[in-house]
Amino acid sequence: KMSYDDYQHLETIDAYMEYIAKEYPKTTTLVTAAQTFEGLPIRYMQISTTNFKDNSKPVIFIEGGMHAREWISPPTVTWAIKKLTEDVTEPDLLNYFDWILMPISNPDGYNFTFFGRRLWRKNRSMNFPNDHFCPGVDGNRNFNIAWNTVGTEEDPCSGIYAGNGPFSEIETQVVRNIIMEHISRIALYLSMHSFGSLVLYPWSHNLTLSYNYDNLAKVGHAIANAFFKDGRDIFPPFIVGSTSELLYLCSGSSTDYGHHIGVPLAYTIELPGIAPNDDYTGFDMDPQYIKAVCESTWAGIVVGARKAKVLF
Ligand code: 0X9
Ligand code: ZN
Repeated sequence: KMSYDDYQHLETIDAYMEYIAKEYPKTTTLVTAAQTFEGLPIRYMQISTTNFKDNSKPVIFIEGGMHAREWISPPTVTWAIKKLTEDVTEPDLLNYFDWILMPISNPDGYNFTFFGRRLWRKNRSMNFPNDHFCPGVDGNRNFNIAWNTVGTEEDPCSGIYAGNGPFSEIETQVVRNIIMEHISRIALYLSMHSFGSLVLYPWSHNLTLSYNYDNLAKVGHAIANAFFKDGRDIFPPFIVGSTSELLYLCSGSSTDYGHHIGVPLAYTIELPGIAPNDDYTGFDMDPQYIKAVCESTWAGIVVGARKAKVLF
C-alpha cells in the first residue's frame, strides 16, 4: 500500500510500480525505458484492459517529476495508477483508453532533492568540460520546439539551462519517444508540475494561438473546474490560459513539443502551492494535503479524459 501521508521517495515509487505490475499482470506493464546519467532506471507503466501493443485505443499520457523539487507532482501520477488498478471508480475510462503513466521522468534530480539539495530543479547530467562543473539541464527547456530561443539560459549553471542541443538529455528523449511512438493515438497529454494552481496550454514559445485553441481552452476550463469543486475547495481555484499569456515565454517545453507534433490536447498542470488558510508553502506544502491534491487532480484527469473521449 502506497502512503499519501508523506512525500514519496524514488524507491518507494519504484517498489509501488513493481507491486502493481505483479498484482495486475493482465492490465499493467512496467517499462524500463532507459538509464539516467547516474544509472537510475527511467520507468513508466502501460495500462490497458486489452493489449497495449495492439495500438487500437486512444492513449492518455501523464508524466510527472520532470522538475526535481516539485514533490507534489509524482504522487498525483501514482494516485492515477491506483485509480486505474486498485481502486477503479471510472471503469469506462479504464476501458476506453490505454494509459501511459510516468510518475518520475527525472529520477536523478528527484533523488538529489531528497539526499542532496532540496530545491534542485534540473537533471544531474554533466557534459565535461563545457559545463564548468555545473551539472544539470532543465528538461522543460530541452525539447525540440523553438529550442533555446526564449526563456532559457546558455549558462550550464543556470536553473533553466536548455542543454547542449535539442534532446541532448536521456530523460527528454524518453518522453519524446513515448509521444512519437503513439502520436497517432495520444488524445491527452498532461505534464504535472508545481506550483501555482494553473492549467496551462500551448503555446509557451510564442504568443500565437494554437491550431486547437478553442478545444484547449474549453477542456482546460473543464479540468480546472473539476479540480476546484465542492469538498476540494480548500485550495485556491485554478486559472486557465496559455503559458505565454499567464506566465512567461519559454521554448523547449514538453507540452509545446507534444502539441507541435500532433497531440491535440496537451497541458502543463501547475499543482497548488498554497495550502488551506492561504498558507504560502510553495514546494513544501504540508504533507497532510498531499492526498487532497491527488484527489482533486484525479477529478481533473477524469473530466479531461471524458472531454478527450468526445473530441478525439
Ligand atoms: O517554467 C516551466 O518549465 C514551468 N513552470 S515551473 O515552475 N514548473 O518550472 C512552466 C512551463 C509551461 N510550459 C508549457 N505549458 N508548455
Ligand atoms: Zn516544473
